[in-house]
Amino acid sequence: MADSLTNTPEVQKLLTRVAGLDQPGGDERLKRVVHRVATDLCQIVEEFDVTPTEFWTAVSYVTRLGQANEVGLLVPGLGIETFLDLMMDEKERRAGLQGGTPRTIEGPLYITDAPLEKGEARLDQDPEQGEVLFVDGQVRDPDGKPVSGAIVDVWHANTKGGYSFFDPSQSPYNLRRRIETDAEGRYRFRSILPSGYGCPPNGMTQQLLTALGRHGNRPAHIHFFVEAPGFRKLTTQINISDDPYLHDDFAFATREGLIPELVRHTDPAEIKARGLNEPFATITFDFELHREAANLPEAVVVRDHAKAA
Ligand code: MBD
Ligand code: FE
Repeated sequence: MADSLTNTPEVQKLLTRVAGLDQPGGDERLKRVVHRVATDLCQIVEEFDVTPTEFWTAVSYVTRLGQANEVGLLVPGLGIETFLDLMMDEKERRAGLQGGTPRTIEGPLYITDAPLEKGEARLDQDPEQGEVLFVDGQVRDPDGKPVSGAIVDVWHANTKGGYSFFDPSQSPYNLRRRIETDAEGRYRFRSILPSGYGCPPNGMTQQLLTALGRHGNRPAHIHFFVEAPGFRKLTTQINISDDPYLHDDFAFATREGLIPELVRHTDPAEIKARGLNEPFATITFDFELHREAANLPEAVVVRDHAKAA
């Protein structure tokens, strides 16, 4: 813009001072980032002719978003968490990594220190009528060899799409476990089929999504962290393949390679063999981890997590 206000010497000097670029102290990288953010904000206000009332409406929105603890919900809704994944994918690709189980976003609903069990676990501990689900699989290295002693940290929603801890109607750690793989690198768990998550309908995230003409629903999914010494930590999810939102996720987490077949079992003999008296579902999903190496970007993401009790 030839006659841009942002580009005038007066505003350029203002932005330089805002970012502390005329000062000796502080963090150089942070200064450059803040300078860019402040400059881009001025340009947005100028280009869209944002009025002061509109601007303070946005300030109020951000304030209330934080007060409602929904920043971690809006970030995936705006695709930013997926973009961080794509950045990591790209860096790994440039470093020569290929294959492996795809990563996808962690989301805002993990809590640390779920009960640790060996080989197998039952995740559903609250009395809830859900379709019984058995999940099993193997953790493998890039040569296809089993990784025993890996920790499969799994968490998912209940039949209403709610996560324990965040949903106070559930008991602590319901539908959350850490499972150590056995000598053959295998894990297995019994649980119930989750439902998809929907953003709180009266919340700040949904307010913006609605204004964008968007919904705030996720397809049903199961989250995983998979960790083992010498391997890169994997953050991923699998989808329940028959969900109508499978390819219409408000958080953009669905990826090829993360949609295992959901098998439904109705044969009375199979039902009896599982000790059940109703049909059930099974999913088999194997994880392939990348070996850790010095030339790779840090795989462990440091991020605030709630901790129950
Ligand atoms: C979820 O369950 C979730 O996984 C994400 C990414 C966002 C909101 C709810
Ligand atoms: Fe989730």
